[in-house]
Amino acid sequence: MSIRHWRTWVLIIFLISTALLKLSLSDPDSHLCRKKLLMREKVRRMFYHAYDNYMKYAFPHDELKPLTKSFTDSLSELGNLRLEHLPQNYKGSALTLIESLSSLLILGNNTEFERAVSWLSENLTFDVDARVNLFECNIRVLGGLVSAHMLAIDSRNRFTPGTYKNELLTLAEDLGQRFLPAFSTPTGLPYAWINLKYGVMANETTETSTSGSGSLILEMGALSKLTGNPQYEAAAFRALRKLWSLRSSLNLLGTTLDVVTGKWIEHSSGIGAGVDSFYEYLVKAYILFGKEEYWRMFQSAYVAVQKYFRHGPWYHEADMRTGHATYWQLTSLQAFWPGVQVLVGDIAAANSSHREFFKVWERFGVLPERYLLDHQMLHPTEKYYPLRPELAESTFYLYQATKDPWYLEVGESITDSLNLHTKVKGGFASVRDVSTMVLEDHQHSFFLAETCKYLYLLYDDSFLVDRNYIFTTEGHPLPVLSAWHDKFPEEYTLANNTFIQRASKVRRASAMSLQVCPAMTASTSRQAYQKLESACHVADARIDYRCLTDEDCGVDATSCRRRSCSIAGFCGLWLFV
Ligand code: DMJ
Repeated sequence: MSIRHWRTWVLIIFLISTALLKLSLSDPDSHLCRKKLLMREKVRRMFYHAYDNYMKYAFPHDELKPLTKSFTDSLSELGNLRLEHLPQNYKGSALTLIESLSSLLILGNNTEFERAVSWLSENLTFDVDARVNLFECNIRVLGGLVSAHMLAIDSRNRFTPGTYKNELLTLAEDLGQRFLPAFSTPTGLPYAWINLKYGVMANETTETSTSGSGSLILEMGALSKLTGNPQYEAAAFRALRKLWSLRSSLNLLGTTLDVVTGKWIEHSSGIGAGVDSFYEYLVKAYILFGKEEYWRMFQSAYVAVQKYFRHGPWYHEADMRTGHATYWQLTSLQAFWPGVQVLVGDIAAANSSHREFFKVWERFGVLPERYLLDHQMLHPTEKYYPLRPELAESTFYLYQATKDPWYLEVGESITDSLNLHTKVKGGFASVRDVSTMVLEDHQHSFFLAETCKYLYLLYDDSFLVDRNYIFTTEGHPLPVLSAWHDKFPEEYTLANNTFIQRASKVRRASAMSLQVCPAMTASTSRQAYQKLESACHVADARIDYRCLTDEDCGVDATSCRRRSCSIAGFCGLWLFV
């Protein structure tokens, strides 16, 4: 080959590779891939900034005070608004470390996970004179331990063989035993408070909340399955059944009640504080344990929520006896609801609410604890944002269900706001007032258990491959195992993928509509429910939630309105957005 020819070939190769490079840069898939890589690193840095500072300045105490680089033994303070009966000698239970266990594994840090497990195995004790909130201790501590135990024994997590001897399960069982005295009430509803060393204290308050007494079943049920001791599951199940039996004729529950008399104290309720995880645990318990009864309760409760609380994309509160609206308020905790709706396949409703929450996030930079919808203003005393995860959580579920890259942008915006407004040298601080962005000296453990975890999973969901998980209300993953099912729905046992992905692939319509739509063929036992509500649902014509025209979109199950196809190719009730 002459020199001239050789040069020509070099030029041709150069031109082709430049063209290929350009093509790959403009290729939306590779753009998405790069974005995910960048974002997962950003979230990883965020997690470790919170974690390392906790380990440096607060461990083994419960939570980090990031402004003063000190600690708080807050397990005994959680839910204790008036800070009554605080213990004298309680030195913390490494709460943030327990809450970080599953996140460490999801971020792929097996070494730190193993180190943490070994420290907890040798040092953690629950034989402490501390009065704790049963619900908070259940979701954070018991849930953290049970989940980490299940991850530790999962062959895929490569725990150094022979080093783990079920120590986390032993700790979890010890804690579970300490919970049991709380359930010794005439109703079976547990006391909201228990002293870990001495049981229920004399003259203990008999007031509890719906979420406090009705969302214990995932953790206590899992503990029973793992230990073979049915006491934990039985206690939580009995309480849940009792609570459900106290619902009104409208299938609504209040927010607080008395564990001795079973009488309601606060009749107004919604999907936010004091109630939220009750709904979440009904559907998740059904997925985890396969018991039809959970599904039946959830189905009736869900329909009642959509009927009495929903107003367009918003959810207000209503009186359980009359169904009349009481408070028109958006609360930060409500932002978990679209995630639950994704689990039951109600994607359009989930999307429209999620968008509204995100608009509020964009307006303030974070989500205020309470916003008065009727006055369009912040609640005068609840202007704070304690690093809550709920919006990130729903964003994660919606991205899993739709793969719409818009949710990745939402995640990016949440991440950037957190870094901009709440990151300080000593960790991440809560916001005391979203209108001034003045900070509070507190890094809540759920920031590591949930906020960082859901943001990370948006950009790297490799943890979910080949396993089905249910995330507890505190973001701790529990594997869905057919062995735990009383009756496992067949379509899920075949799944190799996550539960959510499988559900969206298998079913033409949402899981809810299969239950409530009379037009569908179903077993005799289900036909009874189908007569109850919503004769209007028409399933989407396509199975992947992507549409080309409005004709591909059916009729919404709860509002009976025709759905239309968005520019991005998703069916929904776009009038609201
Ligand atoms: C978490 O502790 C749990 O998600 C709980 O159910 C309510 N919300 C907080 C975080 O906001």
